[in-house]
Amino acid sequence: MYYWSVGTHLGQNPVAPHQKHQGLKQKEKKLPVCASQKRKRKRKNSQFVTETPRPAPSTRSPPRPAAPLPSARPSSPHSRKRRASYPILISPPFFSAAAGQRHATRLTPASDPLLTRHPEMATAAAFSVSSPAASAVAARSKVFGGVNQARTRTGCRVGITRKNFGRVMMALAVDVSRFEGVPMAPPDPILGVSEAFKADKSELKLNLGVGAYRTEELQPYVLNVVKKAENLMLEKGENKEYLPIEGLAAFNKATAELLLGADNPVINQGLVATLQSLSGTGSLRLAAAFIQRYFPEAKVLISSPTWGNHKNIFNDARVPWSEYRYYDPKTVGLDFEGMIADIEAAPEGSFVLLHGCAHNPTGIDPTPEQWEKIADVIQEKKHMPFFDVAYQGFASGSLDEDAFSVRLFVKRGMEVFVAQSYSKNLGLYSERVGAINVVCSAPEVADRVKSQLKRLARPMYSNPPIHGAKIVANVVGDPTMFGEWKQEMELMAGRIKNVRQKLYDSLSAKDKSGKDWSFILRQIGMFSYTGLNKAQSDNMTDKWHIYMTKDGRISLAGLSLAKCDYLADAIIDSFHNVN
Ligand code: PGU
Repeated sequence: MYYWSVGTHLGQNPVAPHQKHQGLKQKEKKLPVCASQKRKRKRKNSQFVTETPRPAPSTRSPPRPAAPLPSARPSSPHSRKRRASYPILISPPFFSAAAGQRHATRLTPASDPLLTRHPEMATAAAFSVSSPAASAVAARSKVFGGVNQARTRTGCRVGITRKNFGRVMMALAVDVSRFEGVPMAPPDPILGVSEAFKADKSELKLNLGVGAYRTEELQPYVLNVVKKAENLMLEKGENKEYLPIEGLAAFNKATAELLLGADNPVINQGLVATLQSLSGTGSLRLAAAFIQRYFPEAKVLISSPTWGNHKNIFNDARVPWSEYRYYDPKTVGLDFEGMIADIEAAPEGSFVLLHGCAHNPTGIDPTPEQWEKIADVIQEKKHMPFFDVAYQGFASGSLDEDAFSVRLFVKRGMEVFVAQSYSKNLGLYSERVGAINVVCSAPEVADRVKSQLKRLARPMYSNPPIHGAKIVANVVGDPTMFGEWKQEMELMAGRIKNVRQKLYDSLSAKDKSGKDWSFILRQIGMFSYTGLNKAQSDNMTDKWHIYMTKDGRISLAGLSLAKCDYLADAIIDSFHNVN
């Protein structure tokens, strides 16, 4: 429902009825009115007041705010804002009618998108300009069928809410859409890149935006071991019944073991609360809801830069966050001193979000020694480590090696949050398979934490999907398939390492400026953080049809050996020729 309110002082910005009224009254008080002006006004008013006689001044009721029409939302900031700022659009068929004409000619047609999108709104606005005569015109109108009628054929509602000084304040409520107050959201900085890529017709186009593995032919890849597991599931004729809130038990066991190591004592001691959730994102979101509920005073520290969605996740969960230094543009490496200083300076008991391996977007990970120091300071400050593990196996090709950081913290006896994802390492992107693990200090603590995670999950999404969870459980639970998975993961990680090397070679051979591109080789995982700024990244897309995120990140998983030279040309051009 959309509200419109005007007086006879049209062509000015319409204002809320009560403000309008007071404004008019003050104006009339201040300005002395001479006899000729009075006559002029009388003539003018007589043109409009065709049906509604003007009440005598003494009988005027005191000013009061116009009553909203039924189902009005006058308290909505949107409706207020609109009422205060929309110009009036003239609708020719009605504007020519009788008394509306003179006022209407003084008005500028609105270019307002809302009005142009909704002709019925324009019609209603035209009625509003005709002031008291609007009632007469509207009453006779075939379209409206009369003022004050509840609903017209066009879906407009018209009502006179106030009369004063012979002027009629009309409030017009027009059924356009309940969603008029909903603005268009900007495209997602990562997933939006894929949409733009699809729309590009160029044969040269290359999608290095989203972190999704492609074959050397740049085709999406379904792991053989996944196909095998799915075939087995079909053969067995698995059902689609609901899973429990915490997910598939076999998956939860497998995922905790993959993360922590099957023989990790914390598993046998029942210290790990594991809940299957909606991939990495959903697991992070669930943990964020948990933090918001049980640690309302705590803030989360996130690396600068980080995966773009981290901020959205904590914002939506209403968890305050701040950044710790991570990337040093001067060295194109880790700002370790800055990182430690910022974690140290954070209020005691903060949550420190750490990328378990293959930091996104920089591809720069701390060394094992640096991880030890990070653990020291987190322990000293009684912070809570919160790992995001979205690339286990993808950084080094080894599941165990990539779990080093998490296992180090757990080994120290620290309580730890870990969100896991199977999007990349098993290529289960759209199956939404992942988990939230909370390593606790005692089994009964883990039970309580798990019970509350379940309580949070239930009203959010009730229970997680079964298909991908069964794939993971089957692959990990079968030694042959597990071995095959490790081989395929090494293959994927290896292909990325090859294109990384080839890109470096191409850049070094083609760029005669002497710039050192070796940072590309030092980065690990799916991405390379090129150091290109937004304008340079725009140039990569606009001129070279290379799609990437605006922070200068490229996904090497979307690159083939054959395209490395082309990419190197684009990077060199953007780097040297665009500021
Ligand atoms: N955490 C990090 C660090 C990630 O990079 C991603 C995925 C996730 C969590 C979440 O992955 P799930 O698919 O929810 O398991 N980042 C990719 C994928 C695209 C996206 O932004 O969701 C990326 O390109 O950055």
